[in-house]
Amino acid sequence: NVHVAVQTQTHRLDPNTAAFARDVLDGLTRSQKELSPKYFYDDAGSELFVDITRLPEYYPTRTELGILHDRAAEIAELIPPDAAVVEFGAGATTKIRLLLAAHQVAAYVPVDISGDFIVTQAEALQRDFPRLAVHPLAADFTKPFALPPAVRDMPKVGFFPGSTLGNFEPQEARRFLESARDILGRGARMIIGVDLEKDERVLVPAYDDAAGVTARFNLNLLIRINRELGANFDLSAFAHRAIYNRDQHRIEMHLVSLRDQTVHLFGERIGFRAGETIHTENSYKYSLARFRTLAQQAGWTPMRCWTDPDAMFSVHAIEA
Ligand code: AVJ
Repeated sequence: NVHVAVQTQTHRLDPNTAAFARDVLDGLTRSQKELSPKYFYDDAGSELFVDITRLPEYYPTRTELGILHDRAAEIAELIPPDAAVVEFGAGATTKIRLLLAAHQVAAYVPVDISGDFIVTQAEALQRDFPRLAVHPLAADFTKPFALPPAVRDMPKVGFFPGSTLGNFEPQEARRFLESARDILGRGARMIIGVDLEKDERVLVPAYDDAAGVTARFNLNLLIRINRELGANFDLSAFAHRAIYNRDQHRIEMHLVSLRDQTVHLFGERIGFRAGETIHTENSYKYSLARFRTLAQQAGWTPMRCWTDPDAMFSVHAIEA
């Protein structure tokens, strides 16, 4: 029994590793094996993701930066000068800098699960924008959280770039937008970056690049499980696969077992048939219309949207 195995063997682990262990055992004992993409981002995975954003095939990051740069003045018009900008899942603050350079705001609240990282980033931003009140917040932005009291009476603008929304199932995406509306309050606005649906001859290479960086990013999940949970995945017996699921409007990433094999994890034997896969990520793509409908279902009103000239990526402004 998997649950007994986890309880007896994970009680010595720190809480984060124990939660990782439970999720991995739960995911690998399903009929379609699966692992959550949130576990891609250990140190090695975070570095590989930065490498992905520089690949010729991976258009989303540079295309979104282009839109934010070219349209900064128009986007800034929708952000009141006395506003507090709340960024959901703020990482390296690269994107918010493009907006702050074009437009003075009163306060910036970067929200991220990684408290140490966000504090370091906030300090650097504070040095570059001395008149901006920076209030970093360590929180899981997919769950309800309270804003710092200092920004409570300011108009709020949410910022959610990077097509991070694409990792959510449509139901989760809708619940996230509802919760963002509760957190930001009435009259708030939100700027969201969303990757657009397009030909799979462009989509698939973006997730299966010629240099094999995305393959290393995907396989790094097994390296992490071996290291942190003491499993014995044979890296040479799994291969990266990216497919476009047109019906569900999503890129799927999988790890394919290249032969029949058994992997050991916490005394459990996890069997794989040749060709069986672990589903490791969904990256949902939206048409402009389907995103607007999703936002409306979550109680928001679409205001404006911008795309690049080739209509690869979109940035939406919505109002609560
Ligand atoms: C960070 C979720 C936006 O879906 O494009 C990139 C992650 N996975 N290549 C995406 C990712 C493989 C990325 N997001």
